[in-house]
Amino acid sequence: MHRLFLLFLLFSSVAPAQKKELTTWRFSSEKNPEAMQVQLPHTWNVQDAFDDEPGYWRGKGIYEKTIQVNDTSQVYYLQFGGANQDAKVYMNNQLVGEHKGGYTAFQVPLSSAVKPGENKIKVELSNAHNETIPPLDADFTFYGGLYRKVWLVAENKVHFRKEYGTDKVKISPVLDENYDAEVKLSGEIENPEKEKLKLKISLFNPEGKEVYSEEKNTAENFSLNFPVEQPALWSPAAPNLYKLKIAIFKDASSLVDSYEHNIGFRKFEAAVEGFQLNGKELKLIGVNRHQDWQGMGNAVPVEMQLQDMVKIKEMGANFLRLAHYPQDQAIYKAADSLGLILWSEIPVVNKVPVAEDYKEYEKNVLQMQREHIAQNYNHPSFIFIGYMNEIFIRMVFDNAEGQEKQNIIDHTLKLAQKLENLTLELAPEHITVMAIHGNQIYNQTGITDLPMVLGWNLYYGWYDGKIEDLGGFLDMEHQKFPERPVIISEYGVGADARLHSNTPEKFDFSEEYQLLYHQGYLEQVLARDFVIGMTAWNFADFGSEFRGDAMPHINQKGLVNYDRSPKNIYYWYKSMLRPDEKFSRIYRDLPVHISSSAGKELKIISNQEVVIKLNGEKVAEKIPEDGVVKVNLELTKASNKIEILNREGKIEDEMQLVWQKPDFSAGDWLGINFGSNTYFLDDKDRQWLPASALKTLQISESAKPVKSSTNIRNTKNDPLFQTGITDVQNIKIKVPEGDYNVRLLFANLGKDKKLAYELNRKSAGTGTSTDGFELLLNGNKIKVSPAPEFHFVEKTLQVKAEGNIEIQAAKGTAFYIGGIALQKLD
Ligand code: GCB
Repeated sequence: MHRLFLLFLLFSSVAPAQKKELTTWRFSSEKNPEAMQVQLPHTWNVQDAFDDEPGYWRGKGIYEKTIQVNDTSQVYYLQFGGANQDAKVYMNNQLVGEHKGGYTAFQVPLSSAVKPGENKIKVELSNAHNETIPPLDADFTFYGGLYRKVWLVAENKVHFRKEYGTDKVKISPVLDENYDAEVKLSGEIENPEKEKLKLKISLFNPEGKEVYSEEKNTAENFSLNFPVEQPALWSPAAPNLYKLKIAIFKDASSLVDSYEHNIGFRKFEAAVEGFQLNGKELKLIGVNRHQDWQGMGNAVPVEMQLQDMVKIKEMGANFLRLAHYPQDQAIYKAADSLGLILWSEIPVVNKVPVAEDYKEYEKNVLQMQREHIAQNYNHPSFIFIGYMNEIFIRMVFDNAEGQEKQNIIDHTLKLAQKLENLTLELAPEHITVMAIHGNQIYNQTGITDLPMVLGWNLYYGWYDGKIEDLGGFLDMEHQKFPERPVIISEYGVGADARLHSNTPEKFDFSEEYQLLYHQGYLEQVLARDFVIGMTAWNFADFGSEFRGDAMPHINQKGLVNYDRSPKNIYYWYKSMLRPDEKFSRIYRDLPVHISSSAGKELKIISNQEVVIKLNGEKVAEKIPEDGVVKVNLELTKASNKIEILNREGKIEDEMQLVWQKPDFSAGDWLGINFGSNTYFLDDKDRQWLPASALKTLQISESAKPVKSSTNIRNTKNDPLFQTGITDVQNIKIKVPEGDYNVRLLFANLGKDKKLAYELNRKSAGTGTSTDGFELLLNGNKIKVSPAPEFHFVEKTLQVKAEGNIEIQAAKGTAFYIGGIALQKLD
């Protein structure tokens, strides 16, 4: 028989280790002791992290299950893909394992407790705040639960040793200057009776052809190096993967355990001149990724998570930061095969504890980094290894001073140094990295000298300054530290697909401001070689329970929405990063052009010349600038057909655009959202205009805009209420004569808290009066009684208008208002 075929037979024989996924469990919790059946992946915070009540339940959940074990001559483990965050595992009431940390995998040996027949498994899992387990504080929701897969693994007595949640096999593919490779392989085997074993090692090239094979006798530990001449290299453009297989045989031919992993040959270096991959410069451009998803919390089936990876790649990214924690193994595998260079990190975020908790915290953190590296080292995509994010932000925000401040700095530096050393010891060929926020404390304390590459999280044009301040800041830093390669590890702005503006500005949550911001950042980074990469914050909107962006409990800086439908900016990145794939797409803003003017600026996201047709007539032919074509259309009908064609005449995109004059001639409904420059689409798909868009509206000069970033209870239309005008004496809207239904919206915006990230925001919510007030609506008295904080009140009244709808302060006391909706009745 052909040797290859023989080997194939050997390797294709039934894997000796058997893995059974455990999906169905009984679940109860301290909060809800009645047991119910759940399926993994599971979290208990899927609802309460998004409801109107501030806070979400953090406590102990209990998962139970009975498993059948027949062959006790085997060795059993429970393998957890991840459990948030403090787990105690029992078998038949005996504690068999514990694990701290919600984002790394772990394995629990069951041999001491397993018996033939039925065995009870219980996992006690807590996501309660614990000062010794990171993250202590961060801008994302710490959903509790068994949110990744769990397996029962049965092994022969002889098997690859399990350590730090994975099989103990380390593969280092090293390239020399001629691009010939050496694969350095080492591992350990559990062999209690010291039996004679044979290892078979084989390497298959990307076409599946075996290019190396070796047999080796061993007892427990093994290590070997072997050459591979001129291997096909791994890169984002060509993610060539080789497959390494290791099989352990007993008695010459009986297979007892096997291991296989994709490996990639790549050479990388980060220097101030740029990032080099396989000897060529590569600007790293990509996104950050959180793992949660709308309606699921962090319990997202792996198949859905992989859709993210495909979208990220399709957008043209070559780089991905897994912020702020290690993610599912499937994510690393996908990065290997799609060709995405990873920055992967452990969740040491915002602060390090001092005093009595520090010691235990340090122990847990170092263990977590060991697990993180052991579990991912063999992935070719695993290149940047991080260990801290904005670690001084809490200290700065809390204005720590004197001895207290020094204490925090000392503990943080000590931990950072240990993490840097540990990372380099475990992964000496890799690149260490740390992300910091825009504050000089990092340079002053010297913590910035530790990692090989420094990541700046910079929000100029959002939390700080202006978009164009980025370049100046980077240049200043570069002057001070000319040898330092930097990455913009985070940059982004909140954007809500329901909000659009013709005059976009900071903190309006419009998609238009998001476009301006990302255009500004990409341009400034591309102009600077010492900035070796950038990752947008964030690929997708994500859950952050304490936040009140335009959608409550969600950080809306995503390039795609929380349900992964793309925002316009996603396509813009694609147009900039994928010159290889020509496309044009109408920028989606508002389905109805509500204006007395026929003029509408249409935007097209495109990486090719486009022809624009309006109602069948060609109106323009244009080349995109900075990924966008802008054209001023003069609409001719109530419903207008827009078509975008490429030069060859192929229709790339089309859309119907309705034009409606705000004069009650065509539509009978008009909504005005005060205190904002944005148009807002509400949950009934009705479009509210900014006051500035309505020529027939007058507001008394005393009026001042107010804004809140706290969510408003009992509504999905937070942006309507989160902005308004106060100190108003009078509002007048010219309307045709007739009867109108008038809806007036008010909210008590209270005083909202500043977030730690909003360090330089002058004030958060300015607050509105909590007192009630009286108004006159076309002469009718309306009493607005006070609403509880962050609640809204609405008043609806039918009035007759002889030319105006007029709201006046009764008795001269100025009032506050969030919105007005008018409906003509006849
Ligand atoms: C940051 C943090 C990140 C936040 C982000 C934001 O700097 O590293 O965790 O989510 O800012 O959106 O404020």
